[in-house]
Amino acid sequence: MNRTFIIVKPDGVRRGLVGEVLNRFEQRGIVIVAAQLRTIETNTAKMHYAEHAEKPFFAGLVEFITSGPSLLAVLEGPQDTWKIVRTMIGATNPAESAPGTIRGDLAVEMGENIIHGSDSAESAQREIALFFPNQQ
Ligand code: DAT
Ligand code: MG
Repeated sequence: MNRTFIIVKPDGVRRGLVGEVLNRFEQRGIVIVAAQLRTIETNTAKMHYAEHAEKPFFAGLVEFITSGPSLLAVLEGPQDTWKIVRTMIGATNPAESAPGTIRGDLAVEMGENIIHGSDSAESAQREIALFFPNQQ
């Protein structure tokens, strides 16, 4: 089996979309193997988004992701789970996120886009280790 990591971000929790988002994965046949509602700490957010540290939107991104409770989850499927989940999430740019995807159906902002999903098998491993150290 093959695992990936998602965050239903604070906007998704505030809007009451945790069930909607998790339901899509469960209906697809992807299994939730760990989940926790937690307000992400600033240092953890900075480590999680380290690849964006030099970007102009970094400070706002860290502020947003720590602004309230998020739903963190480890998801499992037979193979390429990170890729299936990313396809279901949709593009980062709201002008390119297709209808039928989570962002394409539920979000219209570049920053407040409901959900994070690991972007490779390596990212999934790193992010699961960061947020769920006993779920690798
Ligand atoms: P993704 O979340 O699709 O993996 P990313 O890793 O490129 O996208 O960026 C992380 C988050 O940062 C993204 O979900 C929203 C925010 N973001 C990305 N590019 C941005 C930009 N140009 N302006 C503002 N926020 C941005
Ligand atoms: Mg990313």
